[in-house]
Amino acid sequence: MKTHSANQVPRQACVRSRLPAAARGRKFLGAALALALSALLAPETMSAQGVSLIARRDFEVGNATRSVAVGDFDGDAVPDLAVANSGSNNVSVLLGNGDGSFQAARNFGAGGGPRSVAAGDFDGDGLPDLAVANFSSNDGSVLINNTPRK
Ligand SMILES: [Ca+2]
Ligand SMILES: [Ca+2]
Repeated sequence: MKTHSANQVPRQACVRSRLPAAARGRKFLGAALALALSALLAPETMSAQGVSLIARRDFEVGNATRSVAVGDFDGDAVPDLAVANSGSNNVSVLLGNGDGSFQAARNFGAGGGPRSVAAGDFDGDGLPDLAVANFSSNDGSVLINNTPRK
């Protein structure tokens, strides 16, 4: 094992530190998307080390999907999905039916080229809201959830 003194930083560490945070984020996002897509595109049942998945179900959303977040957006205790659609500048929300299926997407506008979406209760009302990172418009969008409580 190589050791380095305090002023001898390994070359690999120097290279990594020169990458802007955005570039490191893009590399991570790209790897995560590749992993997710490989799982989505694999046919039939997948099994690996004690994990088994049945054949995939596909649900229509917007164009050029980039990321997905899970939250109970309608407050019925069933997980729902929010998908960032980079090509259609919106976010699709798919309400869960509780059996692994989802209702048709409802689309909500975001900024330009949304690449990432995250769920969190930003106004403290108990319902998850959405935060979207918009690549093309260089900004973020917050979509406050105002769904009537069930
Ligand atoms: Ca729900
Ligand atoms: Ca909220």
